[in-house]
Amino acid sequence: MLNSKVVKGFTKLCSDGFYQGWHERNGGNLSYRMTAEEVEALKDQWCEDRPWAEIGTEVPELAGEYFMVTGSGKYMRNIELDFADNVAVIRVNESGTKYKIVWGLVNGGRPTSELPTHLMNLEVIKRRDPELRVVYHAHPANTIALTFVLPLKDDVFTREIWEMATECPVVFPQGIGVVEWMVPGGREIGVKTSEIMKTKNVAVWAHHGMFVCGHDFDETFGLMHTVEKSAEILVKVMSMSDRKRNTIQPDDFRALQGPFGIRLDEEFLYEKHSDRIGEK
Ligand code: 2HA
Ligand code: ZN
Repeated sequence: MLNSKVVKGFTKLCSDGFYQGWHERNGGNLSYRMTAEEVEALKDQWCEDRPWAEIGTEVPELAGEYFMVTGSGKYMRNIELDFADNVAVIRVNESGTKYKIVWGLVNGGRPTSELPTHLMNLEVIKRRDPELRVVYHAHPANTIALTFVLPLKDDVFTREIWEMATECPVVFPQGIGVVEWMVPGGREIGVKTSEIMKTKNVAVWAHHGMFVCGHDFDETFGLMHTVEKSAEILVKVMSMSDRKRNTIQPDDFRALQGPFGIRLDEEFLYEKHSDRIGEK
């Protein structure tokens, strides 16, 4: 297990996120839907004897699949130091309502408190593209800061972040979905988040953090990094002024579509009637 490529990739993301400052204490969590080849290569090191536990929601399209997930209350900082203490491999049962730990969390514990949101996201993104396998949650400060001053609307939030870096609409052309403040850790917030993940790779939780998804660990980390970098630029701009003198215009965004092979929803390309940041 510990020498496998999947463990190395999972660990690298956790450490990289920690060193970005996105994982104070036990903040954040990571899940990965394992490939059939990985399961085949590693399953003789797993044990199916542990009891089934309730997921707290239902994910029938993930029946029988295996996931690598961080543990509840575990610190991202510690994953590179003791992987088996902090991470589990779980299997989802045939009705998609229960899971069992088949490897890891060797000193006890449960999968991440955000397991319902992770599995519901993994289910809807699998439907979108069977190779979308990674869901990552972090607490990046600039993105969180913006949820106190920008309207909690998908179109405005996306547009203001997009304007901060030309690469943004190329990296996440489907935009950003925003979830208003909710109690974390349960089914309800998972339903709202997975509603966004049906079409988008980025969901912001107001006053809490961000969820992103991707095909592999690098792409998923890179998406979190790109959104947060643009949020940092926006925080700097707003620290100087509540208005912009210059910016990327709707027609500029439209011009990116051909060269980069992307399609941008006109929802995000509204004409602004105000030069004040966050106003339409
Ligand atoms: O694991 O980030 O949202 C701690 C969290 C919960
Ligand atoms: Zn969190």
